Amino acid sequence: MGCRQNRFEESVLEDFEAATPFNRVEIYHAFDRFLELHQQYRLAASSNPDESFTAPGDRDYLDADGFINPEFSLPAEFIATHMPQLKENPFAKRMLDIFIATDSGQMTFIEFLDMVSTFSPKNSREKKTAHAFQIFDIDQDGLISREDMYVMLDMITDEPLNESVKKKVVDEVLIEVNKKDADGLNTEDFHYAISRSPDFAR
Ligand SMILES: [Ca+2]
Repeated sequence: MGCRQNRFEESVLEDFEAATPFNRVEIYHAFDRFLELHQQYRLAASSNPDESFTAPGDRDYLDADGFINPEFSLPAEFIATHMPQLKENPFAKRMLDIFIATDSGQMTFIEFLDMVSTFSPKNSREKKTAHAFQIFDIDQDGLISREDMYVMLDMITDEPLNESVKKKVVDEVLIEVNKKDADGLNTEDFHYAISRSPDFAR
């Protein structure tokens, strides 16, 4: 049977391998990152002054049989503000929202794995671009509209920009992809814009 502690059940691992571009070593590596955030969260939660709040235990991620519970979750807000790759990213919260299926505000390990594998170098540029489109299409209507871009500009900048500056920036983006008079970028325009930016989604 081997040691179950800190292992996934075989069928769970097989599902992960089928659903992501990751091999087992990479899946466990992603889990280590999640666990590290869990430990940080426990530490932060242990000093919560609210007496009705119960800080999570250090073995909360194991199920009754001692395997890692893939549904084990952490607050999305905590991940967005503490994960080294995300905390400087103005779109971090938005990125997490795309991968979280429920409105619980919690991200499960399954969702976390989906997110980190999507943006890993092992995933195709097409898939990364498709996810980036979702992140930027704020109202999820299939078009990155001028309004969506105004919302994004507000996310990037510390101080709100005035309307005419925002309009100017968005006009320049649209001119750049030869869509001067368009209402926004559809997926095709977006792929084109990304293809001109070699640093994206490496
Ligand atoms: Ca939109």
